[in-house]
This record gives sequence, C-alpha cells and structure tokens, in this order.
Amino acid sequence: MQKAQQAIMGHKGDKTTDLAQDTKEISAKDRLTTDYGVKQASADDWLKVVGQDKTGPMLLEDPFGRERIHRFDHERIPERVVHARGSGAFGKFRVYESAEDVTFAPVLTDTSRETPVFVRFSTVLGSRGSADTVRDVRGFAVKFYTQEGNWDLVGNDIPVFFIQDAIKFPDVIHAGKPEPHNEVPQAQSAHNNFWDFQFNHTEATHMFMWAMSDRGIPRSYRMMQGFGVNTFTLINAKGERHFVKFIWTPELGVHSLVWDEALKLAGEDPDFHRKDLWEAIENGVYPKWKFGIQVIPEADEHKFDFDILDATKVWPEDLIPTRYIGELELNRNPDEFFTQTEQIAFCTSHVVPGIGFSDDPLLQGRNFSYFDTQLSRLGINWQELPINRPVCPVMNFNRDGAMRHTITKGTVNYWPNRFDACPPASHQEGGYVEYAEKVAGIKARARSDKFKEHFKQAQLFWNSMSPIEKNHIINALSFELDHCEDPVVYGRMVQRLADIDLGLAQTVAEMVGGEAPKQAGRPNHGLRAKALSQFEFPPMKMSIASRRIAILIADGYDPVAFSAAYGAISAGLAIPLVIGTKRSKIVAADGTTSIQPHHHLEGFRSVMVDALFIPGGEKSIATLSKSGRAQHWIREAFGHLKAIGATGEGVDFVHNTIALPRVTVSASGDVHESYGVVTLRQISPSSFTEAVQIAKGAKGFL
Ligand code: HDD
Repeated sequence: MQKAQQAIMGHKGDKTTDLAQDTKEISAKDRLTTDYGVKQASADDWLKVVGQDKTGPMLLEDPFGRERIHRFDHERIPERVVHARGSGAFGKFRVYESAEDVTFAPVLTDTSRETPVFVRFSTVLGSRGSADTVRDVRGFAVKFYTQEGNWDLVGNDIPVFFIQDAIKFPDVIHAGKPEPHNEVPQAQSAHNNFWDFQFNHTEATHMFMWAMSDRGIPRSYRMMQGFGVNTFTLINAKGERHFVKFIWTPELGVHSLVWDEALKLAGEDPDFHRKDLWEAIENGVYPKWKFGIQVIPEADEHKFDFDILDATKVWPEDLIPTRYIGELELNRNPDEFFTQTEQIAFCTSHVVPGIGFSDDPLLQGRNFSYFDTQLSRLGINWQELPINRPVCPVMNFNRDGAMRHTITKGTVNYWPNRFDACPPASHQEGGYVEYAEKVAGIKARARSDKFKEHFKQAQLFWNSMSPIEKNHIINALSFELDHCEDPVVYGRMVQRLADIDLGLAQTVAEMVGGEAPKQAGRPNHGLRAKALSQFEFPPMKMSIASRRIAILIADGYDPVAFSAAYGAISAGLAIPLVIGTKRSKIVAADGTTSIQPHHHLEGFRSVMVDALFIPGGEKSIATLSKSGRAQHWIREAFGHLKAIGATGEGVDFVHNTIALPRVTVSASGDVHESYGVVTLRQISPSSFTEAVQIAKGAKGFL
C-alpha cells in the first residue's frame, strides 16, 4: 500500500503502528537539516559580513537563520479556551461483558476486541502553565480509536455541570476565569465573579457543592472517577433506544489531597499530577478504571421526579444502578507533548453506530462547540493530524483547506459520480443511521418544568457526605468566600447555602462574616443516596504500588533498617525517595555503607510524598532532632494524614516531634501512637507497608 494511502487508511485497530509512520527519532547518526532537507554546516552563527575581528552586520540572506527564527516565532497555537492545562496517555479499552442488550456498537459488545485510546486529563479554569493541584473540576476526555471510527467521550471527574443549556457556557466560564480588568486570579474559583455567578444562577448550586468537596482536589488523575455527564443514547440491534450515562471508576480508589497539601503543592511542584501520571506509567504501574453504564429504557424517560436530560442532576444509583462492563488501562506515555497531548482534539458529536445523542440541551450545544473550537485552535484539517486521525479508513469528498496533506488520487471529488466511487454505506455496511426519533413542537426558548428545580440534589449530595467530607466542604466554602472582597457576594452566597442546609449556611456565615441566615431557604428533605461519598470508592485491592515513600536520614543512620525499608518499599512497587540533610554522600553508622540521597530536606518537602520512614541510628537521629526542617517534615506529614514509620532511635524522635501519647503497645513491641503511625524498636518493614496501605486507603476522608 502507498504511504499516502496508508495515512488515509490507518492500521486496523492499532494506533501505535498508525502513529509510527509519522514518528521520527533523532540520534547521533543524523545530521542537521533545514525544513527543506538541506544539511547545514553550522547551527551556531548567523551568516554575517565580518571584518578581521570576526564581527559585522548579519545578512537577511541567511535562509537557515531566518527559518529558525520564523519557526520559533510561530510555535504557539491558541491554548484551549477551557481545559488548557492537561496531561495525557495512551492505553486500551475492553468490555468484559457485552452490552448487546442495549447497543450494537462493537466497542461495547465485542469482548474479544481491544480498542486503542488516548486519554487527556485537565483542569478547567487555569492557563496552560497553571498549577495542577488547584481546586477545580478535572476533565477526563477519552478518544476511542474504534474500527468504526473515532468515539470521543469528553467527561469530567464530577457527574453534573453548572448549567443546563449550552447558551450559558460563555457566562459560566467568563465568571470563573480571571476577572477582565486585571486578569486575576489565575486558576481559581475563589473570587467575586465566580461566586456572584453561582448566586445569580441557582441551577449551579448542585455542581458547586461537588466542586467544593474533596473531588475538587484529587490526589492524582489516577484516583478520580470520570463521568460522561450528559445523557447519551444507545441503540440495540432490534432498534430499541435506551438513555445512558457513562462512568469510569478507578481501581486505586477515589482519593483526594487535603487542602493545605494542595495549596503547598501548587508552589512546590506545579506539575504534581502530570508527573504522577507519567511516573506511574514509566514504572509499569498502569492506571486502570472500570467502565460502567447507567441505562434507562426510552419508555421510562418521564418516570423520575427530575428530568433525565438535565445535566445538573445525577441519576441516583439507588434508582438506576451502574452496570460495570469494561475496563480502561493507560500504559504508554506520549512521545511528544505538543503533537499528541496538545494537538489531540475532541468532539462530543463524534460517536459511532450504536451510540447516539439525547435532547439534553447542554449536549446539543456541545456538539456544535467542540468542532468549532478545533477550527480556531488547529484549522480545518485538524482530523488529519496523526493523533486525531482514525485507525479505520477515512474516505470522502472533503478536500483542500489550509494544511491539507492527504493526497487523494482520482478525477472526481463529488457524489454521485459516474464511477460510483465512494458511495455512502448502508446500515448493513456499517453506515451511521440516525434513530428515527419523532419530533414535533413549536419554536420557543423554553425549558421543561422539571429543569426548574435546583436544590433537591444539592441537598441529597450534602446529606450523603460523611461528617469529615462535610467539614471539608465547610472549609472550602469558607476559604473561597474569604477571597471574595465584595460583601454583596459573600453575603448573598451564605443566604444561598441556606437553600441547602441551615447549619452549613450558619457555620460558613460565621467564618466569612456574612449575616447568618435565621431560617432555611427551604426545608432539607433529609434524603441520602449511594455513590456520592468518596468513602464508597475504596481501592479495589490494597497496594502501595506507585506511592512515593520518603526515607529521612543523616550521617550515622542505621544501614540495616534503611535497606530493609528500602527493599520492602521497592518490592511493593512503591518509589523509595531518600531524603538527606544534604544531597552529597551520607555515611551510615557502620562507617562504610553510604548513599547519595535523591534530595535534601530543604529541596523537597513532605507534601511531595505519600508516606515517611525514619530509620534509627544514634547520630542520624541526633542531627535530625536538631533540624527544624526535619521536625517540620514529620509534623506536616502527620497533619496531612500520611503514614509515618520509624525504628530504633527514630521512634522517640517521631514520638516527641508529634507529641502524642502512645496508645497501644502490641505483643510484638510495635507502638502505634496514632492512626497511620507505626513505630517499632526492631525492624519489621511489613507492618509499615501495611500502615501505608491503611492510611492511604482512608486518605481524603480524614
Ligand atoms: Fe467542554 C473542552 C468537558 C460543557 C465547550 N470540555 C473540554 C474538555 C473537557 C470538557 C474534558 C477538554 C478536552 C481536551 O482535553 O481537549 N465540557 C466538558 C463537560 C461538560 C462541558 C463534562 C458538561 C457536560 N464544554 C461544555 C459546554 C461547552 C463546552 C456546554 C460549550 C457550549 N469544552 C468546550 C470547548 C472546549 C472544551 C470550548 C475547549 C477546548 C476544546 O473544547 O477542545 O469547546
């Protein structure tokens, strides 16, 4: 097959092979050329007219010099208007249970099939260079390269949205983005305009409660759920239609940072989530999600007290349970960020036969918006870019446009034509046939009555939180409204909270200085629902794999305890990070063993790790005990609910630094001072790794 033809056809089912034809790798054997392929003899000096001292004016004549500057001047493309900051990876998707009762789409019915995917995670409000750990919604966009064409499932880590109708999208985003007069603040919802909009726009109430919960500060992209949010449809071989919501649930469980950690990480390591994803994949600890569907038969559309086409509502699991039928694994990092993670472009309108849309007015607007935005970001031929092109044949009479590079042979570029070239495909041949939905009505800017109820599910969410999660929401709202200087904004917002829960409103009002509401805006119905609290999504199996664990040492550390812990951490596929008082060589108590730490105490902070281990060693502990920073490491890690382990002299150091009484002394001599802290006089690394599992399993709820 010709190379150009190959580019059109792709390689059935294999995106990596498909991309390989456009991938090159630079090696020492290669020689530098211009973009027009001519080798260059110098890359260091512009062509000049020089005198004896080798200085002189530069010549515009130099095509190589000009090409380098021109190329550089045009390196940037417009960043995404939302979700600009993101990270992605390649992987595979498979269904282990066929959904053929509700769809004929092979990607959801063929259990022998592995579909290649690219997934891009993102924050929403920040610019491309903003920090990963800000409080925000996270994007979870999946491109399935199916054999029937690309299917883009463009979701978030929160199952509902701020608005019901797409026409309001510019408003909700303008209000959240930096304010127009001074472009402040970056990547934050904690400002007047965001909260002004939330008050003025009651349908956002449910979503802002999710954003203020721990879901707004995930520990890792690998530990978030994903939701398609909108209501799509599935059509089966009998032609029956079901409404559907799509859900991703992570194998590692749903975990969050604590707010203080998130704030500090934004400064210490703005790339925290990006690196976390990259590191896990590089280390072979591939992130995995279960894929679920919630389905409602077409006939039941109106059986609920909420409208199932309203994207500000969840479909409570008690009413419509999630049926898990597939799994997603991410197993390859991109080769180049720009051409893959930046240039990937999604369209909610891109679905494959067997999957369709509903009349969800948010989805309908999205179906227009995404294609449009790709035109301004990447140009009309964006679907030819290697990362975007399907792995199945693309054959049509779309032609030309800026940057067209597919070369199509033939004398006709229209249908019908005298050669019968490239006719449309029948349904039997896999042609997409729209579901014959009966539509009748009058033209109106209107909304169904059920869409007008905005508080019941916000109350349901609040009621379903554990006490710790409620506390976190109160703290988050108190932080955000504290950053609103306008008393009108925070004063009105605390009144709005009384529409959810009077106690919540009064507590926040006291913190932020608004007038405390005397009575509830409406009674709290007191109902709770399943699957809203993070507590309900613990890890599917306990593991320390991919967790970062620091070992704190100074000269004179105990080499036996050190190597036992190091070995146990590595054996559990976690990442041991040795943190010394300095990064130059640290010598053990035996005077011969030594190690060069990965980092020193000042260069790297406790927020960067999941757990902490302090081996004994008289001299090492004496040095660490005198170091304010070492003490800070332990106190901060403890405050952030991290597992802490210590042996030998390290036991008293940890005990004195945290200043908590010991509670339990087990028969084996283990001393558990507090949940997540394991200290013992004699080394037994297994009890520490257990503690890491336990503490991290509960993280985000404490
Ligand atoms: Fe959107 C990007 C998710 C509503 C218009 N959106 C974008 C991305 C995600 C979402 C994950 C980043 C994709 C990527 O990684 O490239 N958006 C959502 C969800 C929504 C939602 C879950 C509610 C259900 N979006 C929404 C509406 C509109 C848009 C109502 C407009 C009417 N979204 C866009 C956009 C973006 C986008 C402006 C910016 C970059 C892009 O599309 O490719 O068109």
